[in-house]
Amino acid sequence: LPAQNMKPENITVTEFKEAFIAKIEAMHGKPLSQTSDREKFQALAALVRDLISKNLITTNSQRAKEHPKQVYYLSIEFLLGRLLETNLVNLGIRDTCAKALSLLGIELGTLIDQEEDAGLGNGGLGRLAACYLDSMAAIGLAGHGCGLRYRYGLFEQRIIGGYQHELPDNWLKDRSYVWEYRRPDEKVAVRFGGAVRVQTNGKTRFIHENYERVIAVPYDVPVAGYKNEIVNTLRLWSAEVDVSHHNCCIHGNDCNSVIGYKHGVESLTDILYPNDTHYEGKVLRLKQQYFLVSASLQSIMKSFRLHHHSLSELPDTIAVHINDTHPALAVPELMRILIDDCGLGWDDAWDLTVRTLSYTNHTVLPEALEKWPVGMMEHLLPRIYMIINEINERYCRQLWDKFPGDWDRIRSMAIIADNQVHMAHLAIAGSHSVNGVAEIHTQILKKSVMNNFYTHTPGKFTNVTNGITHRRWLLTANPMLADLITETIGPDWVEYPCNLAQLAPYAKDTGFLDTLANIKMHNKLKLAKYIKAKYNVVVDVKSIFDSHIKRIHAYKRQTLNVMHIMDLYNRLRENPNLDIVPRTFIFGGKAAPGYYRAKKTIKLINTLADKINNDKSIKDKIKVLFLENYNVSHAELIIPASDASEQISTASREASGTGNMKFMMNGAVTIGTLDGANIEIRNAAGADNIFVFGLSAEEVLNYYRYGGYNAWDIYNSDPRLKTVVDQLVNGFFPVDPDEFRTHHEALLRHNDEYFLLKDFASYVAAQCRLAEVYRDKYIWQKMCLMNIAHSGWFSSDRTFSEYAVDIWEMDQPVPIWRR
Ligand code: DL6
Repeated sequence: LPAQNMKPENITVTEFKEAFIAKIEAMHGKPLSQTSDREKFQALAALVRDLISKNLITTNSQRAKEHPKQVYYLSIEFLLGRLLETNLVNLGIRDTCAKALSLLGIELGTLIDQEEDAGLGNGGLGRLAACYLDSMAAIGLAGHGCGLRYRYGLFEQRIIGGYQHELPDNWLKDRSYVWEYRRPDEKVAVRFGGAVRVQTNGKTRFIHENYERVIAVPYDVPVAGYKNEIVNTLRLWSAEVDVSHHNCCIHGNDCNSVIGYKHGVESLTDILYPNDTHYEGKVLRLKQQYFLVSASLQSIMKSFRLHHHSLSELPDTIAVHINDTHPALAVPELMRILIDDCGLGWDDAWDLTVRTLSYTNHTVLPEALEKWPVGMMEHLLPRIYMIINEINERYCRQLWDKFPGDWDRIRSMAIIADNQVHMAHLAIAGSHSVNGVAEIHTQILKKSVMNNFYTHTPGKFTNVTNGITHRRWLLTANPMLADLITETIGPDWVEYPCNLAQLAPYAKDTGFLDTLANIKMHNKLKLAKYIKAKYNVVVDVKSIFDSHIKRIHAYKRQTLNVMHIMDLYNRLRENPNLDIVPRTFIFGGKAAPGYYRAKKTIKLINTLADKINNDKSIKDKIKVLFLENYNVSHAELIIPASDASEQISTASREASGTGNMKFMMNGAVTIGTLDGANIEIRNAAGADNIFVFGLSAEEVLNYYRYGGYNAWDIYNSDPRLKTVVDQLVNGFFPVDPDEFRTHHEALLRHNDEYFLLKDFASYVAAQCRLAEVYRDKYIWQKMCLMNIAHSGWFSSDRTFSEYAVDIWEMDQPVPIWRR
């Protein structure tokens, strides 16, 4: 690499071109002219990784001297997407690279498209973790991710006959990931099963015997900060067999058990569980959770002990964050390490554990709150279960002292109750900080879902509203808009995204608003071209691009969107000359494979799309599309091209949402309920720049608590709504009449748990307001601009500064944020 000793941003176009050719030849043993696009991508990524690795080494040696506090973000999911363009942007060499490649007749975009999306996550929670990695490096914090290196990421979605089919996501096609370093020297062993013998002569010792050893091998993915030469690490653990156990077979031991062991180990990190808001009580999932936690904490403690003499320094030098309850076994595992491996007594170990750990809750949906059967936990993790039991005993005793005789309260807070281990309770008890992910979500935790815990330890509870990395979601995904912003207010907004507010005065400048509209049109044309090529559907780029992209779930109410489209279609059929603003309704999202109703929703959207897109009578005034296999890369294409952002969850159910922030930052206007971060988006952009409708969270929670809602009353009182509901089952769609029976029953037989009927009229009214405003180009563009201008606060740099200061008490300076 000729550029070896240079800072990446100083590399010239010619040097880059030569380094690329040299890399191609060294890596593939053939000249550039004979390589495929895939091989060119591999060489380019390897070259970029070389540049990052220089900074990685410097960052690590600097930190070894200065010992800044290190944060470890434990998460079962990291939804990274592609990394080539992000890395080029963060190194400050995107343009150099594009120019160098164009000298060779290669388009950078073609190589970027060669990269597989690293889909190691389901949705919001995993993508959030990936945004945080980017921000930690950009801010310069010593912050690292710890996760699992799933052999297969989130399934690939194929739509056949309107139905979702799931294919394995073979993202590691080349067996290895271009960005990773395998680090076998840093492997650790994780133990499962067996039994614990308590030795009481002298000091009590807990001896774990007859367990199964699984080797955890780390693969480190470097995470480059934005033009600051800082590189952090995402450490992904992969399960491998313990060769000593494996070899037993050769020495005449029971071969079947050895083969079983091998299969068991290999499957441990094979697949990502494809559920986002529903936990599955499968033993393999529990194994994954412990594997992540144990491997990560063992390696964190190894490195801590290398640099520090006294365990009492632990909370001042290390922060370990539990991202949702999946890594909540960090509580007993850190206790185990401190007691069994380091020889501390219970009280000292507990004090250090609580001061080191912190926990974020990401959902209030009861079906997502993890509970593991005691028997399963005890069998799989006997020593860990013993510790949880002891934590529970002590915790309940403490509660009894504070609330004597209040059995109901104590039962509701116990870590072990009803023969189950309650993971959220374990995480709360074992952490010094508990946070929700948007103001309203934290309020709901405090006032209802975790009210007893809040009453017990109010000081633990805090809010940190989610954020997104503006470097990926604006600077990289929407380069024309980013350029316009830089030309208008200068380049500092990239470092200080709150500077975007300086765009607000341009709301009066029609020339600026015209440019904004032209950029949106450019992005819409790009999406329209993709849609034509992939689906052979022509969409009208002058129509409102109205996007609803996220996981398919009853509470996210894709069906409410469908019902509005059906109503609009009914009106158009009644009067084909009806003067409406043309619309393109875009859907995308995966349904958990076992989630029957969500899968039927996909079929419903596709059936509706077929009917509408082929009905000539409505003169192409509306089109409906379901884009297959929604992932991070598709989001990067859809979001910059959207006019309207559908954020229509039942109020109180969406903890925060982060798609809402990405749309806002790209100048799409939200149509949404007062739920999650929508409320903060409204407060930031101004109530005039968002279309709000529907029940409030308080109203929803009151209905859940006290009843008083009758879906039939609404159905019988609104003829348009009645028509739509009937059409689900009356032969309106050319499918089996029972095809959408589940949806019909959910609305009427089960009293509309998610309040679609109740919110229908106000949703339709909000859609009409939106369409009317869209007719006036400048009023609409002003709304778009106000959203962009006030989106800086939703940068994950702000979020991470809040975590760093309020939760992890980092000693490095972080930028201060104003709202
Ligand atoms: O905090 C990230 C993201 C929120 O934006 C979404 O509102 C929330 O639904 C999601 N939660 C989950 C819960 N998973 N579990 N368990 O994905 O978190």
